Amino acid sequence: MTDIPQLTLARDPHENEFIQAVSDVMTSVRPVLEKTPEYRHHSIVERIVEPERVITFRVPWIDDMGQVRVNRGFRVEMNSAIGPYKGGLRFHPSVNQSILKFLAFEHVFKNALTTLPLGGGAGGTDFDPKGKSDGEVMRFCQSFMAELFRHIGANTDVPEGDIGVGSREIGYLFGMYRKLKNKFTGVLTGKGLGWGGSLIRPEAAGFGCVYFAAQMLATRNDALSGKTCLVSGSGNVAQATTRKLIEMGAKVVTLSDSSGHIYDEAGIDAEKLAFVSRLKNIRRGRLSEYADQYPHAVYAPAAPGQASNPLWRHRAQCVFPCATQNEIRKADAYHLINNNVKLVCEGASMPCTADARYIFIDKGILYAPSKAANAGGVAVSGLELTQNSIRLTWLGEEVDNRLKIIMKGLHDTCLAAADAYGSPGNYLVGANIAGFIKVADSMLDQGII
Ligand code: NDP
Ligand code: 2IT
Repeated sequence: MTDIPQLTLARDPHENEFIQAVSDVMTSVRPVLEKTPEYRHHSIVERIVEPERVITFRVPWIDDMGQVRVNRGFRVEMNSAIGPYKGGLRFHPSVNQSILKFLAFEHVFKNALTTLPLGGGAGGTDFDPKGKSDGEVMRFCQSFMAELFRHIGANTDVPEGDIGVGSREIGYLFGMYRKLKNKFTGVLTGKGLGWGGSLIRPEAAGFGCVYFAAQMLATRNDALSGKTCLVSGSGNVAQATTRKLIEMGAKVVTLSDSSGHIYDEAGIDAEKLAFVSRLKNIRRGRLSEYADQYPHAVYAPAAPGQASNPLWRHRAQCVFPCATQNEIRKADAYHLINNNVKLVCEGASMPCTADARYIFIDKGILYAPSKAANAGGVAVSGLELTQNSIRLTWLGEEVDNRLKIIMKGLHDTCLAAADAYGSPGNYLVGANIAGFIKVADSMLDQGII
C-alpha cells in the first residue's frame, strides 16, 4: 500500500479496483519518479489519479410491463492531456464508480501506448442487458444517451463498448445521439459498417492480444503453433482471441461465461466457434448449450466463493483471460504454474490479481498486462475515428496491417522501457513506465490545469 498516493486512499478508501489499478502503476513508476524531480514538483501523481471529471446521472426507462425502472449512469473523464477521453461503456449489475475509475485509469496509459492521440475515460451503468428484450435495451440506451450526449463529442469524449455493450447497444446509443444533436459524427466507435464503423474493429482487441502473445513468444524463439490454450469469456474479446489462435495453429480448449466453463479436449475449431458466436451474439444464450451441441465437451458450472476457478486447473502452455477483472487469483496462478504454463496474455482488463501477476513474473512466465495486450481494441477505435475524419473506409487488410504494426511497436516499447529502468523482460513495468512518461510529459508541457 505504500506506493498508493495517500490522498487516493483517504478520499476513496472503498474503491478497491481503483486502488488496485493505481497501486499497480505507482509501484512500477517509482524509479521514474525518483529520477524526475519535475514530476514530483508538479504533483503529477496527485493529479493523474484524480479524474478531470466524473458525471453521475439517473437513467429512468419503461420495461415491457409498463413499469418505470431507474438505473445509475456514469462517465469518468480521467485524463485528456494527449487527446479526447476514450474508453468503453460497461453495462453490468456490478458497475460502480470504483470499477469505472479503474477502467478509465487503465485507459489513460493503454491509450498512450497505442501512439494515437487518445485520452482516457470509461463509463457505464448497473443496468443488466441479460434477459431484457430488444425494446427494453433500446429504451434504456435512449434514456442513457438523453443525458450522456451533453458530455461527449468527437473531439471531447468518444465512448465504445465494453462488457454488455456490443453492436446492438452502440446502434441504439448512436441513433439517439444523432437525433439529439442533429449531427453525424464519429462520437462513438464500434459503429456498424454501414454507418461509419471500421472493418476489424470487432476483432481488434482479440486479434491484437494474439499478435502481442506471438511477439512475446518470438523473444524466446517460440511460436503459438501447436500450443494448447485456455481462453476465458465467450464475448467479443474471447471470440476474436479464439479465432486468431485457431488461425495461428494453436488449440483452444476452454471458453466460459459467468455461469460456468466448457472444456473441449479436441479443441474448439472454426465451426464450433461459429456456433458460440451465434449462441452468444444472436441468441444470447448460455455456454452450457455447447456441451449439448458437442457432447464430448465437458461443462462445469462456476463455483463462486471458492479460492480458485476450475477453468484454470486445465493443463495448457498459453492462457488468455478474456472475461473480467480479477478472474485469475493466487491459487489459480499456482495451478497454472504447476501445469507448466509458459505465457499469460491479458485480453480482459486487469484479469489477474496483483498476487497472481507477481507470481507469474517471479516464475519467469511471459506475462502481458492488459493495458498492453488488449490495446488493439482502442487502437482500432482510434483508426475508426481517423476514417470518420477523412470520410473514407479502409480495407480490412489495411486496418489489420496497421493493427499489427501498432502491436509490434507497443511490444517493443514495453521491452525498451523495462530495460531502461532495470527490469529487463518485465512487460508490466515496461507498459506502466512508457504509458506514464508520455502522459506525464504532456501534462508538464500544458501547465497546471
Ligand atoms: P462481452 O460482454 O462481449 O463478454 C464478456 C464475457 O465475460 C461474457 O462471456 C461474460 O459472461 C463474461 N463475464 C462478464 N462478467 C463476468 C463475471 N463477473 N464473471 C465471469 N464472467 C464474466 O465483453 P467484452 O468481450 O467486450 O469484454 C471482456 C473484457 O475485455 C473486459 O474486461 C473488457 O474491459 C475487455 N476489453 C474489451 C474490449 C472491447 O473492445 N470490447 C477491448 C479491450 C478489452 P456472461 O455472458 O455470462 O455475462
Ligand atoms: O477496454 C477497452 O479497451 C475497451 N472497452 C475499448 C475502448 C475503446 O474506446 O475502444
